[in-house]
Amino acid sequence: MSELEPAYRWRLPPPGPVDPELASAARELAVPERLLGILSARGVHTPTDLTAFFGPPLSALHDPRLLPHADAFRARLSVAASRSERVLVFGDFDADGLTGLAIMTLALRRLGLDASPYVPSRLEEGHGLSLRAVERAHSDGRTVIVTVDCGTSSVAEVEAAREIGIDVLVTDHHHPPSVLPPAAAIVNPHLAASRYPEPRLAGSGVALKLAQLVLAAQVGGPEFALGLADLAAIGTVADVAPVLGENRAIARLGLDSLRSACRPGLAALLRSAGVEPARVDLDTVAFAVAPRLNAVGRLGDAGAALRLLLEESEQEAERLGSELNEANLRRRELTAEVLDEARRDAEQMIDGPAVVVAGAWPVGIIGVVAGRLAETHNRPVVVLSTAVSPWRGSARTANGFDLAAAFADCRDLFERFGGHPAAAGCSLPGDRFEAFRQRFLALAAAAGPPDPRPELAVDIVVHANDLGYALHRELALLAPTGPGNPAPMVGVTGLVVTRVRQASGGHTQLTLRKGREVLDAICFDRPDLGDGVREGDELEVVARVGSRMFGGFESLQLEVRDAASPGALGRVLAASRRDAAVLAGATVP
Ligand SMILES: [Mn+2]
Repeated sequence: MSELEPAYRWRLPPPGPVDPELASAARELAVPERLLGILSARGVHTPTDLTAFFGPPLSALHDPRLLPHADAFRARLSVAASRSERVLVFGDFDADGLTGLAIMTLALRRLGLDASPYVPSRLEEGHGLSLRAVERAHSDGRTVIVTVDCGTSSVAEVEAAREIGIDVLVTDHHHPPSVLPPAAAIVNPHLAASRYPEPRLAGSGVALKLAQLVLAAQVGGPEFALGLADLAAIGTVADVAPVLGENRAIARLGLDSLRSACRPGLAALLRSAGVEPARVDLDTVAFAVAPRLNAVGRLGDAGAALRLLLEESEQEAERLGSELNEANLRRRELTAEVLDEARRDAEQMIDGPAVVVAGAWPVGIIGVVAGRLAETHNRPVVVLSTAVSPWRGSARTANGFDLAAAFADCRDLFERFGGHPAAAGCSLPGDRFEAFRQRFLALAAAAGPPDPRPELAVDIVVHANDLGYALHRELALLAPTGPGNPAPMVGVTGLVVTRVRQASGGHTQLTLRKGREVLDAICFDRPDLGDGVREGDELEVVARVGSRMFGGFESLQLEVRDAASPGALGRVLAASRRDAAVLAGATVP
């Protein structure tokens, strides 16, 4: 056979020494030893980490009183309750903001407060506390504003509120700027003075912790607060916060309540997506729930998504569920159209270090389009909408290129900008587009040539003889998997191809022999493997190990991401041992 090269750059984290204390804690918790390498690569290093990962989720929740300004937050709200002050709760329009807004609204109402939720318009108000919301609070006679998933940067808006006698309590998880707003409290685990042990909470996660805080002394309050974990689990996964540490505990608690006692709106949403609540996992949350909550906001007004989360009547929930589902269908059609146009422009820059395209596209769609282009072109992408003035841009990274740093280097061209290393946004006057494009391309070029092959992380390498139900069950202990804790990728050596079939939709089906048994494998979006692989070839694969039920029998199935001729995994293992030696300070020949 001709040599089959991997389509991805395979990478295995260097093996670390296993700490004997960790190994004995693993034995006590019945955690298989071969998971320890995977766990260590995911930040589980100590017996405490291990207990947080596998022990009861309630014991992995931290004390909310450790959050910065927790006392000021609680004190201001109890004054509000005793004086019957009315509160406006301001959230962001994405799934994390909306679920956090629902959590905070329900918790404050449980506390006896008149709490009214406010969802800003993506197009007209943008991110952060808006002056329009401050005016609304004022005209409604509301004297306290609680922000959720935003507000840490809203200096002018908080000042404006303060000047007309409204106290603002900021709750957020975005990195603080150097100048903070004059708020009555800023509850954000990223504040420099924070002692909170878990900085990775999403905005909805911070809201959940504050629900725990304010309801702690109430009869039935702690249970009520924990009952909001389903909403926080959705927000956490939608925001791509890593499902590790306290976020993993929130996800486990949230999935339990989604599966057993789904609130009417979410049940309706799952029905419209064809998912049974009992079978919900974090993939369902990421690919069925979050996009439907986000769709209405992308098309204009996210209000219907918030009403769905708060709705108690089954009938009205059903109606809102289909409204969100239809918005999601429209959003998908629109994305496909815009993606088509943007892709045509991107093809012109196929040899460039990055892709920068602009068109009269809806602002709510450009982020999704940038993400798809970054995936297919494997280089940083900026997509700008010229439908608004100033233009709005959304960027997604590839190859580890730091967008936050690149945008900071373009700050003189922007009216506003912000974001993380992997995703960023900006507003840019149209007449500066060419200047921005040139500078961004130069920054991307300076970062080095893009590797045409994207990286594929391999978690563990096994020989075909060790690929069985035992391994499948052990890997399943890592669930719920999601961002930061992905379903493990297994490198398998020693397989032989017995059948190759091109399936519809660009997929390839393989039958693989291990010893005397055969095993089905499906390779999604890999028509090339149908040509590159022949019957009788020896093969190594990188795959997820799954199982399916057929005629009452369970059988293992591999979901193959990449394949190569024998020797590829050996080279990856050797490279990972070399990395380990370098980390340990050894000189490598
Ligand atoms: Mn967020």
